[in-house]
Amino acid sequence: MSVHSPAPNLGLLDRLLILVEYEALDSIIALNKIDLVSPEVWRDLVNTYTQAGYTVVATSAITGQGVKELRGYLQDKLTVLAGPSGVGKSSLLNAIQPGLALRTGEVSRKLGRGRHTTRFIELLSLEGGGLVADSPGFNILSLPSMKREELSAYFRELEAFIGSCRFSSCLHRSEPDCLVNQAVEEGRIDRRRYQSYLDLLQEVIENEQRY
Ligand SMILES: Nc1nc2c(ncn2[C@@H]2O[C@H](COP(=O)(O)OP(=O)(O)OP(=O)(O)O)[C@@H](O)[C@H]2O)c(=O)[nH]1
Ligand SMILES: [Mg+2]
Ligand SMILES: [Zn+2]
Repeated sequence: MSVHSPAPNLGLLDRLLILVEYEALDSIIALNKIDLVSPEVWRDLVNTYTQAGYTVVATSAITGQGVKELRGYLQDKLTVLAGPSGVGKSSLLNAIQPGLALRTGEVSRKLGRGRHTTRFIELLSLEGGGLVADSPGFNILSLPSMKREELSAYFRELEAFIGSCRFSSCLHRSEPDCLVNQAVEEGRIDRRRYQSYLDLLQEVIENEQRY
């Protein structure tokens, strides 16, 4: 995600994290374009996702901030960069390894969106070892099919609560003695992430009825 132009699409990020976890892959959240906003703005996002249990790196393909750290995460791994158009996936890879010379594109000033510059998935070799795939931007992602009880296992900050509420089948909505609700009230779980869980839970329930 970029922290600005385009604005972070946190709904999409939360879906992507679920999908990655569902496929038993590991995730690194790169928050790019930190040169465009004040540190308070991007640090807030870093804290939210770090506290939830994810690895986050704040980067700028322009100033080079965080690029070395990101390069370190890619070493000897097979990685795919995924996210909306215009967030700077190709630019970051160019910053990591200038010899890649990937094509990058302007963000539309009127719509604040990327112009779908990368058109296909390309697997690239990294000099320090490892392979990385650049990929086209996207904004829509459907959830994998699952039962309603399974969703919380794909939110790292909710996973720890499985089986600990009064009802073992607690969906953490408004059930009595729900420890997740308590953690949200006490600020130990981020409210927006919790709301994201509730929204996606609704979607999972609607999809269940199709089968
Ligand atoms: N200010 C700033 N601009 C950036 C940064 N990273 C990328 N950009 C700019 O953002 C625009 C889009 O960058 P791309 O690298 O083409 O984005 P992308 O994610 O590969 O986009 P698609 O290939 O369309 O999916 C370009 O104009 C880049 O110069 C950054 O860290 N800071
Ligand atoms: Mg690209
Ligand atoms: Zn609960």
